[in-house]
Amino acid sequence: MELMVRNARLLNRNGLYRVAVRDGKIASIQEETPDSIAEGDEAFATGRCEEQIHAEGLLLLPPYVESHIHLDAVLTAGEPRWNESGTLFEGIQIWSERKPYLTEEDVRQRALRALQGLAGQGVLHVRTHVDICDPQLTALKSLLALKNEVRSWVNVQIVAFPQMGICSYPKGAELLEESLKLGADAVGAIPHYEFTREDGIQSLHILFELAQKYDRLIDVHCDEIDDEHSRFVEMLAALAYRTGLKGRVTASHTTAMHSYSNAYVSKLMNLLQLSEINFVANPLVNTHLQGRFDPYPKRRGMTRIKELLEAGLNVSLGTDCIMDPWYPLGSGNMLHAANMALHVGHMTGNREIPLGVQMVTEGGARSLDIMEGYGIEEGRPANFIIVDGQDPWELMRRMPVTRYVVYRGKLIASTNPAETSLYVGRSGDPQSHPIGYL
Ligand code: 17E
Ligand code: FE2
Repeated sequence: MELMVRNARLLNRNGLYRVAVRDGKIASIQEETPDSIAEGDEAFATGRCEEQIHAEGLLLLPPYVESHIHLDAVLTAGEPRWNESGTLFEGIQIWSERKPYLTEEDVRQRALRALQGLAGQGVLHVRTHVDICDPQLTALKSLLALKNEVRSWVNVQIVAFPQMGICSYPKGAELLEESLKLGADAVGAIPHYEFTREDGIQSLHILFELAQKYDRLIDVHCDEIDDEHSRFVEMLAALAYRTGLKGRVTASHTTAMHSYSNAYVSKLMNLLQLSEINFVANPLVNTHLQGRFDPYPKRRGMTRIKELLEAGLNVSLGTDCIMDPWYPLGSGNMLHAANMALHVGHMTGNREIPLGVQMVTEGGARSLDIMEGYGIEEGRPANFIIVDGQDPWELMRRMPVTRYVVYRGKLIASTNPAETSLYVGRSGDPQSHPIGYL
């Protein structure tokens, strides 16, 4: 026995559990009893169990999943200048000014720092987009190597993302295909940014041909604009349905859906259900980028998470950016993204609040198509986190730290929660009262 977690709380179950790990897998999950506690002490004392974690009633979850981030651009905010308008378009312009200065080592160092920060918070599955509109494919080559370098502690999935368009950027389709030959896991597109609507549609046909030829997943930056006429998601869903790729397809952002008429959404929803595609919302970055051309009242520019979930579709979340040309903030905290999603989406009903946690765990695993090896079940890889809270409502309210992070049976990070001393004694004497949280 390599590791035993004791007295852990599990989602949707009463009682406390002991989770035993052997050969990097979850060997057993048993309810703790006075006997099991005595037996656990003995196993540790005699060396049968090498390492133990006392969860002390805290919640054990499968790892957080970052469904959407741009690791090639992280930590470049202000280079060569700051985004003053706060629009997607100024961000793309600044990024194209920064791109000529990319080197493989520059990308590696920034992306590695971001991955370390993510893993420390319990984010162990990361889907990153990487801009392939670069004749040298510098960022892609760097991230493919980094993915391999970090594989013992985090699972990285790479989407070949044509930031400047497939049809509108010189040799866009060729660069995309070259990226798949080099080993990208998924293929992307950006139809709303192509020169014309027809180019946008054409780019989706090219995308599906490549995905089928190389047997890759699809994740499209789709309708990320406050334009109710941007309707590429219907074509994406129709192609996903007709090709049978269905759940291997993801629509990211889809912020225009916020602005569609309800009549159109009700027609669209039927197709989306047939297609079974996944949705990824980026609540922090899209509340910041969208609505920038609006006078008051300003639109929120978030896709319709609540209605998509109610229709039985899968929705997961991304943080999108960590200090880059698009967003000066960002810390890779998945609970921040989930908390924002609940607010902007009016999902604060008692039964809706736990969906925040669902979207950054299991929902993410579904988008990344990694459900087979994901979850707290005997026989699955021993990937889990122990968070400083007891249930999803508490996680959404307090956004607590992740105390322990375990990947393939190994403890890879631990964090102590902040401790407050309060000096307001009844007598007015300086006293220290370590307090718990609210
Ligand atoms: N590129 C894009 O097209 N959209 C975004 N939200 C980011 C980069 C961050
Ligand atoms: Fe994005």
